[in-house]
Amino acid sequence: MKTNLQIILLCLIVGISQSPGRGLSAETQINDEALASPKKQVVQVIQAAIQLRPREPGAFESVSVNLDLENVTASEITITGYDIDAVDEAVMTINGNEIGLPPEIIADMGGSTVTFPLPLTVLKQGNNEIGFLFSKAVGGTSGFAIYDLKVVLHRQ
Ligand SMILES: [Ca+2]
Repeated sequence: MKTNLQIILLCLIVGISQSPGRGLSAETQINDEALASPKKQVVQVIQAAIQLRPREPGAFESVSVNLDLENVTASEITITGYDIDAVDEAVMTINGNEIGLPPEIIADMGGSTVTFPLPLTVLKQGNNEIGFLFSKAVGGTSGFAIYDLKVVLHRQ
């Protein structure tokens, strides 16, 4: 019994001593991630969904993102699309350059996340415009949405 009580007390003490450290623990995780990949920067492009649904074909929405390309050697884009029924339903442009979406983005009435490399030639130092066009009402669809958009920059 005494041993059990000691264990319970020990657990309580450990629990209490760890609670104020939760913030530190989260910070450590970020540091660990940074250490694991110190040259990778994830730039969150949108805070709210880009809604092109319900819309008519021809509808276009764009967002601007400020990028520091100094020492950047490679980049990727991560997109979470919603209800993109075919790759020719949604056309993405970056600074006016059309970037084809991979077929993995296709999800009828659902969401799908894709990550793929971006040619550095389409990006520029400072403000970049990322646009989405509701290009074709494939199968009579009323459009699509972009729920998340991130640009990943790798530096050497
Ligand atoms: Ca659709």
